[in-house]
Amino acid sequence: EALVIDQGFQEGNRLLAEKLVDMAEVYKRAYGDEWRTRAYRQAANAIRGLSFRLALDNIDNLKDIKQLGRKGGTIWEHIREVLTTGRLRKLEEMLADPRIVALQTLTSVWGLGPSTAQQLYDRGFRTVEDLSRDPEQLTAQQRVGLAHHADLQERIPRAEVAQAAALVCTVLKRVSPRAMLRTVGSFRRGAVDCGDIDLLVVPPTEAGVADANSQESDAAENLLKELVRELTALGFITDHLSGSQSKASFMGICKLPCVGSRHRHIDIKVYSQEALAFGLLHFTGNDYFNRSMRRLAASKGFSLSEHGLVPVNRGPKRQKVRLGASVKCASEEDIFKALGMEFVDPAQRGI
Ligand code: DCP
Ligand code: MG
Ligand code: MN
Repeated sequence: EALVIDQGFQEGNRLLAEKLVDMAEVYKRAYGDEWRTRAYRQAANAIRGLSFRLALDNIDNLKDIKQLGRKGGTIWEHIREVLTTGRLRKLEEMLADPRIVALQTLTSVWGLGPSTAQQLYDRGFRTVEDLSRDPEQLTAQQRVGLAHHADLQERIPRAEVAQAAALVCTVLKRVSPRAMLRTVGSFRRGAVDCGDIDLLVVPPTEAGVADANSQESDAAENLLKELVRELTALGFITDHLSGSQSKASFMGICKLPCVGSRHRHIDIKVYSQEALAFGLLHFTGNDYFNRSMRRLAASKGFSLSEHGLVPVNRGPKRQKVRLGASVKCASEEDIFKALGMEFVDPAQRGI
């Protein structure tokens, strides 16, 4: 009996959170509205984290209702509507709108964002087939996304992420025996399936080099280049995507060498030994957890990034003024400690 009640509360909150996530998706993919996307996601995450069933008679007693939006605001009212009627008319209306359906379809192509989708929509594009018939409209990157569209829609089972990581690790050890590899992203947070394969690589440190910093970044770039070259020669990496901003980061498509395997999105980033803890923290995510941790760092006079934890002041135009070198942190635990935080296990850093 107790178990039934327990499942009931989980189920009720889950269904409510799902509707809010659907709202976030529409705002992200059809409108490119980051602000509303974040607000709905945050509300969904807050509801998922509750230890009781959210209901009309307890919604006002929540300690931290800020995350559910302003009391009386749109999100707040949407939550009340679902709790009252089990439905969310705004979501139903949006999902019944052919324009929104088309925009969501077009943005399901990897690399094709909401503003491009709107332009394509205005020129008559509605479906993935429309795009396939007219691929000159797309960038090289979007064409790769289109070519593997069906595969890239699928989540990647956890076991397959581990398999891909093992393959990359084997090749990495061949390229640089003392280099290290970690599987990060949603995998490290314990997800049962992942959106992509996120790998972090650390080159071995060379002892006693004079200009350690520039040598290290060269080493990182070269290691990544060689690793990607090998993985491409093997046929594991099938496409390179040019979207990555830094030379220490690779984005592409890969495919395991077994019958029936699918094309998957893969991200590989190289961090120096010194930046490892910061890279690990950043690349493990999730992005909302990262954002909240950065906010906390900022409130304590630090700027936290994937490269370090730097003490900063705010200048007259609120710009960051660096006050010194990064705090040295050998582990994630050290970063939490430096910020006066309790360590948060990767599994607790958001789903
Ligand atoms: N990241 C971030 N801000 C971004 C993008 C990424 O902080 N704008 C960080 C946090 C993410 C991590 O990088 O958790 C990996 O990015 P992914 O896009 O691969 O996201 P996840 O691995 O968390 O989820 P998914 O399973 O969808 O890939
Ligand atoms: Mg990922
Ligand atoms: Mn990724």
